[in-house]
Amino acid sequence: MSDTTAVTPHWTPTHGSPYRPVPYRPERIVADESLSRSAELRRRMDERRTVRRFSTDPVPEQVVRDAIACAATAPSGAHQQPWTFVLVKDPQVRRLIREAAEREERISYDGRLGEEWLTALRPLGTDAVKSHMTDAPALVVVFQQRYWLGEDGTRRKHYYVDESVGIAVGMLLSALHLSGLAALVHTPSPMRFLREVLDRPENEKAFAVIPVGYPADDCEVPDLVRKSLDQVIVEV
Ligand code: IYR
Repeated sequence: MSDTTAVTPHWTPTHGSPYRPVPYRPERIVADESLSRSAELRRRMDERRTVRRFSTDPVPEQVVRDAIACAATAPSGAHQQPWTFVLVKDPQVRRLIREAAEREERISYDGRLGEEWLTALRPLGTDAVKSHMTDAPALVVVFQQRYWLGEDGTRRKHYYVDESVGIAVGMLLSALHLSGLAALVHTPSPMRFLREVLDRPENEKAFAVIPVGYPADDCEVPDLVRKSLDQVIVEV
């Protein structure tokens, strides 16, 4: 097994441990090099698009695992790392998830979302058909651990769970994109069925379903315009 797939042998929560700092001395990158890296990264990130039409071609599974490992380096409230990434490859499980998601989405698109929401979605061309869930060769179902659950049933509060998992998902999307894979953040609502289908414990709540793969040959995306830097940045 390579280093990148090794599982930490005896990880235990650090809850209540004393502060034990260790030196951190990352090599400083000179400004010119920083600038060329940031410009290149900015260009590559701007090429990311949410994909809703996937090829059924397989992806190198290790790339997805590596991206999940990148996501799991995210900062988290009290370093509680309140996430679980379920990598769903089994086509039958993907079909089950698709069917359950589509049942809910049909109700949503038939009116549950409301007129304002449906109007906001119109430029994206979304609908209740979720073929991406069975076309994409992998789904990453992200769960947030609402609290820590010990083996004896002890519960401990987790802090800033939404923020922590949101940051981790952002890092996952970046890692997938920079590794050459396309993804879609799908948030079927309600998502309770995911815990049942994937047999997750009671402390876990589904956060997003992320189909991962290559865009279909005939993939199209909405002609969206991103806000420019000066529209999103305020410098004081
Ligand atoms: N969850 C639904 C609807 C939806 C909602 C938002 I906000 C989007 O940005 C996209 C879709 C769906 O997945 O179709």
